[in-house]
Amino acid sequence: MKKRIFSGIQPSNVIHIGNYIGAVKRWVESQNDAEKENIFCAVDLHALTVPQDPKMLRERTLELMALFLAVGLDPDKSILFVQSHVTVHAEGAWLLNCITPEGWLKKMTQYKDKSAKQEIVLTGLLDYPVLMAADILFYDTNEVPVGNDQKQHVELARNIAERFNHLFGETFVVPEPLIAEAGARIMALDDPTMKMSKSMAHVKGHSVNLLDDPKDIERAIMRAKTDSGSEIRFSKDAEKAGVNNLLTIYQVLTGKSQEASELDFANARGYGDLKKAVAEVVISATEPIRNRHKEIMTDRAELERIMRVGADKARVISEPRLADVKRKMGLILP
Ligand code: ATP
Ligand code: LTN
Repeated sequence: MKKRIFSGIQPSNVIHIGNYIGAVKRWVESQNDAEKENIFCAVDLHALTVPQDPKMLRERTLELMALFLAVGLDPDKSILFVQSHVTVHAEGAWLLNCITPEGWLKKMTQYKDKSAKQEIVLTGLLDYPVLMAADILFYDTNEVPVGNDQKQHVELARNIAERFNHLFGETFVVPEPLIAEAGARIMALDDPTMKMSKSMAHVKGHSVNLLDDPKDIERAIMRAKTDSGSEIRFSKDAEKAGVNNLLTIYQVLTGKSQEASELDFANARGYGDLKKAVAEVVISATEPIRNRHKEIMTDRAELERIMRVGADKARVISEPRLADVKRKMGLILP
């Protein structure tokens, strides 16, 4: 039987090369694996866990769907849809809330980090991983390809699945996180001690976004923070984090091994050469995406049709599981 793959990304901002390398690029590879059945979702309900401008959120959700297509996701091969179009997610999250101890949620590192930055912490932010568990579990998902920062949330989804199965009998598949060996945590260009993050996209020099023009990409990468040395090699040393990050981006986007990547810079005169090469690789990976995206955005009716078809397919899979869970929990089905 084929493995079911589910993953999602928030339309909280334009996606950056960290999202691309850690998640979306791998979704495209997964789509081309005949042993896998793939479902990818623009998780707009998750974006609401921090304040959003309604008009911007709508625009970004459409942009994200267009980006799915622009990177090569194909609605005939994968199910592509918007989370809020399928009510199973919100309903399912409620049901799972009622078997999830709140202590599990308060321990989540992302909650601790994000809540510290908010003036008012919304209940949705605490509950975010339960909604994510609903996304995953109601599709009988086997594997969840995500960046390193989401591993803890997938583990929580596993715990929720196991708890439900224990309370009400075998129901949910217990999913596995799929974390890449290289590029699972791309660091910020301006501060390689923290992860590149969409919510920091407004800070100049923090990230490179998939839709940035080549000049901006070059500028951001040429200004990336590195150490005062000159050695171009992969390293876990804190002070080499900047160089390590640039080499990782180079490695993943060229598809080379670590050794081959280092060898490419054996005769480099300094970090300037590394940065130039990384900028070139990033520009040639993103330019076709940016051009396709522009074109796709001109046909809004077609985008809306693709979203509708995707949501219809998603409902066919998830609604029966929702009915099953409701029945097991003691609700009368209408
Ligand atoms: P936000 O700052 O709004 O939380 P984000 O940049 O963390 O956004 P998400 O939408 O939360 O992006 O994540 C989408 C996918 O990209 C997830 O699979 C996540 O693990 C992955 N991802 C996010 N940041 C990185 C990164 N710096 N390196 C690798 N993968 C990442
Ligand atoms: N929380 C994830 C996005 C997300 C997700 C999912 C990822 C929401 N639902 C289901 C995988 C599977 C994040 O990247 N911040």
